[in-house]
Amino acid sequence: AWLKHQVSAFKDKDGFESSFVRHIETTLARSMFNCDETAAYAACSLAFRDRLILEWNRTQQRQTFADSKRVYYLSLEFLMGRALDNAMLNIGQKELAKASEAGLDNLGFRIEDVIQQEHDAALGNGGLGRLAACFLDSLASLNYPAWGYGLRYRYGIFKQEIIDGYQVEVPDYWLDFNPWEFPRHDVTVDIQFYGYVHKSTDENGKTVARWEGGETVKAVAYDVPIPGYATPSTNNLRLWSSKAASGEFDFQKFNSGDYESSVADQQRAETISAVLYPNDNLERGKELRLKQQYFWVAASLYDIVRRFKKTRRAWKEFPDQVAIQLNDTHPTLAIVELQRILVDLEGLEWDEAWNIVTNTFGYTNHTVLPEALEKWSVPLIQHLLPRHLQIVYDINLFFLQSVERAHPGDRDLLARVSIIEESQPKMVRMAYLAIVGSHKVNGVAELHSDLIKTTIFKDFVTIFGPDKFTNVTNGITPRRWLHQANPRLSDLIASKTGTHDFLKDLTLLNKIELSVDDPAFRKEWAAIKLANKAKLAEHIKNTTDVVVDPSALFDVQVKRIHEYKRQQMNIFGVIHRYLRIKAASPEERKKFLPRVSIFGGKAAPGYWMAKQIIHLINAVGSVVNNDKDVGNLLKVVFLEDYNVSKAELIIPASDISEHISTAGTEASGTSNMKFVLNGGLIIGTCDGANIEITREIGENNIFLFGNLSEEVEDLRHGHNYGLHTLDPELVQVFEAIEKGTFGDSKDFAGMITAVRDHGDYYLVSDDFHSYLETHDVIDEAYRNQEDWITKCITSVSRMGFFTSDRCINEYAEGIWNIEPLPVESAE
Ligand code: 26V
Repeated sequence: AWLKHQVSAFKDKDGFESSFVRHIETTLARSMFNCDETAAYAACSLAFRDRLILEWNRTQQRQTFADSKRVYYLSLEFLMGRALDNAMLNIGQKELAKASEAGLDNLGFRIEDVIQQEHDAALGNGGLGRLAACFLDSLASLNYPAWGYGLRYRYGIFKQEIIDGYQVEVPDYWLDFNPWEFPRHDVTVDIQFYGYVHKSTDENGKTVARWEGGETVKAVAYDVPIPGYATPSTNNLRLWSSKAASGEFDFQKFNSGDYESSVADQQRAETISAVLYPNDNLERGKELRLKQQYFWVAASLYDIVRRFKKTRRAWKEFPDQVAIQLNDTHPTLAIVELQRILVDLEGLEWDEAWNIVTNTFGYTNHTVLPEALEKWSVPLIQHLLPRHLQIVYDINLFFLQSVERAHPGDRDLLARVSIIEESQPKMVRMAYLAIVGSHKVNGVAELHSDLIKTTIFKDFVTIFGPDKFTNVTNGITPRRWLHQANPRLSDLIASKTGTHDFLKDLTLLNKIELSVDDPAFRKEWAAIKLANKAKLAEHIKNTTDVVVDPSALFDVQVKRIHEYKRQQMNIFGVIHRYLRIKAASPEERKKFLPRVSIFGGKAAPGYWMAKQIIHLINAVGSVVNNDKDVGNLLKVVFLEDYNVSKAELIIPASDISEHISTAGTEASGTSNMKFVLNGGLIIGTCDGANIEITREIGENNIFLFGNLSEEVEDLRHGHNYGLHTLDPELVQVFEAIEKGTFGDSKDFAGMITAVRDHGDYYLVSDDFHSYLETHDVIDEAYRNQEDWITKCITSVSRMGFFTSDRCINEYAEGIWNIEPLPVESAE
């Protein structure tokens, strides 16, 4: 029904086709006779883009007119993936575009091939960036007035190639042709760096600070429309690009013969938004990274404040109009910047300003790993942002004074919670600044939210009370992660629930539990999984030359490579299986269940251990896949360049996926939710959202193993006191590696030493036995296909909780205090 009212709909099939042809012939200046798939992608995107723009403008007008509170989601990463398929589905006209009477079919194109032409927008590392993308989809779909703010990196996360078993990084230049962004050359902000602070006294005797001098860089806005599903609401994602403030280059310098330095200025400016930092979970304190953060934060706040000022409201109403969510500590400088704007530029009193600031911001923590917690050195901030450093010191002073009043004489407490760490050099602890400057702090799964309250932020619970700290368990958008990635499964579910309404209210999935015994339903369910596996097998053949049998058990671990995620434990387990197959007689071998172990994921370019893990996986693959004794009983593949669009192919094809982080280290995980939603089961530790998935789907439907988070500390302690006896099965694995079974063992020495000699920080040995046992349980479970399918259907039916729509509603109600803007109101 909503479709009829929106201007974005093509009126009929001819409407799409004529728009398509017009774009081929005029926008692209080509003819239909030499229209290849690239051109078809471009024309199709432009046709849909035209429709999107109309609703986008109307949504923005509606939001401005309504003048209600907006939320701004500040994230350095938005891992969007492809846009065309998503736009067609959210608008609800993919079928029409495909149609054989007058659509792509009729024009001689397969829509899947056209969709594949699009380059992923990969402006993120992993879970944190993809979460931001899912949140944008939900915000638009639920009609919340919301904007995303990020950086328009010229290079997203690098493209990964595997050459001779090693990761090689290739730049990801993705902006060649990008119809989904709109440069706003009229929306710019001058951003200042360096310089000095000039303090003076005004006529009332008040000290005023002026930040002067330094370097100026221009921020240019690029807007990306975010269509909601089954609603005309189309929100905005604004990405900032850096440019020399003087324009292209400084003509004055150029004319006076200083050509080189005029170009250098331009290049220095453009470097700021040039490239996404490819580490996740490792903070290195680089100046350019801090420049990125301030550049983006300052431009976004300027924009937000400018919009607020147009309403001519009093400053104290700012938090009634504006909620800003900090996606991790990366935008924490926004707290300082808003305080600076209010005090230095707008002349508010400190306390009044600080009240506005703290009521505006919310902070989401995404990790407890100490090496990922951001700290910036005081000398660096002093140099780059001298006024901000003074404000940080003042924030800290007033905060510590209030702590001293409430806990008199507790010097240790003051030292522990100080925003400034008294190290050499002194450091600013960004998470502490974010907590002090926000009204709510949340973790991303129940266990994680409990952990931050009892470990890294314990003292702040004492100081601020428990209510400031809350949990919002992560979620995923079912539009992309069910309907788009797995259209046949989505349609099968719709055939049982009556409609596709479960895509808007995922709890409606529970209706399929009534059909769990329906033979036709089960048969189709199994057929869909097999077809998805066959499609992945085809991709594996094309990209790795390894032939895998779609009827084998597909065991998948795809995510960033990190020791805490324990891909090393997985590959050690695979080696153990290989050794067992080798040791078995031909008769015994028949009893093994055929398996395909599938890995994928990028290592941060400087993360040596992660690269070693990738190398071992590939080395094991080349031995195992060519061993005649093994045949189809075991295949090991590493899929290169795992990204969002590959996830859409891989996830629906999984039987079992691995979420096996050391307990207490994976804040939530979100791919675990995607796999289960697509009818795969999971093997996992009691960590992150695995725990809540278990609660929802039932413990019979998940394979849990390993030590619990409360045991981790003691185990580590034990290791350090030499109480570490290696698991005997792991010893066998190490022996095989050291014998050279997978090539030069020196190449893998680091992985072995970490476990055997360096304290096994991630408890690989402690969990190894229960990990292997659980895989045996999985083999047995998979043999009973009837029970297996029952588990899968039951699990899917109970996944309603994990939609990002539920998260967004929780944030809206508990943190942002915003309401959806009904679409009818402006019609
Ligand atoms: C940290 C850093 C440090 C500096 C260099 C660049 C960089 C980029 C990202 C990060 C953040 C790491 C935290 C993170 O990605 N956490 C993940 O967040 C997911 C969404 O909440 C969650 O599902 C994952 O469990 C968690 O690891």
